[in-house]
Amino acid sequence: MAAPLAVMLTVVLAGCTQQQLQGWMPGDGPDTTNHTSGIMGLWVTSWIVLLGVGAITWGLIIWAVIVYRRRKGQTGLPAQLRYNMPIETFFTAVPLILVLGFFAFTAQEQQKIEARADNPDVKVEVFGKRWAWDFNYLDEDVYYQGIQIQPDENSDVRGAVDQSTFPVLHLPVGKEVEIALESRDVIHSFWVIEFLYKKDMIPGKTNYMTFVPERIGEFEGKCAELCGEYHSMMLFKVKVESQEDYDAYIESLREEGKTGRVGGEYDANSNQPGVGVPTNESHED
Ligand SMILES: [Cu+2]
Repeated sequence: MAAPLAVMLTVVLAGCTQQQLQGWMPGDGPDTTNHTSGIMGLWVTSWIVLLGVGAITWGLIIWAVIVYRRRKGQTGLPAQLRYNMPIETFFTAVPLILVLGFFAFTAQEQQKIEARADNPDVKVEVFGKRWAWDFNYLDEDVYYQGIQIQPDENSDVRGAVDQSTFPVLHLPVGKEVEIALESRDVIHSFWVIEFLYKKDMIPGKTNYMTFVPERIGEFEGKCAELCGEYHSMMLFKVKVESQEDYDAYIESLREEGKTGRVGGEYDANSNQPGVGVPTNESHED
């Protein structure tokens, strides 16, 4: 059954646009990160299979409604049937196979995405804070402290924001990146839309994201966990660039004197596990 299905899908999908091929998921193709093609594959395959199940189900319902409708002059109940073993076995087994199949493919994909690198090329620690972001480039020992994005005073468009105030996370293309996610106050969520993945930032706990950005470009990011009054302004950008451009950016931070790491001493909650009792010294460094 798989072979003719594959042939049919190839023929049908050959006429598709890129947007249709990726199931209208955001992004300009499957290779934004090393994970995006797998996620798109899982999504597109799932809805094609489920659309097939839906079409068969709707078809059978409509067929039964039309063929077995009450006709003129009919009275009483139709013949009452029960216990059809083949049909009952069929409609128990098929959904079970589908559910187990979807579960297995999803678990497999998730395991690939969640696997941590033994030795990532780039390590960045990202702090979410109400309502902006801090980035610590751990290997290079430099940092960037974001401020909340500002409204664009010169624009007539309501809600327009000043693009130059976005915090920007720089990443070199083609390198394995590990992002450590932290929060300074409440639960936030780190979401780069076109990377097709988001993960919560939880106070007192470190979460990790591991991926290889594969396409140079600028990608929109936002907080995906309602975190207070200006949650909707908690935006950022990810700039994926060549190694040379990345090195130049890191150097520019160093020249600005932004060396070191802005760590837990800037947290709004000073009584988190692992942070310890706040002292004056810890706030001075
Ligand atoms: Cu937030």
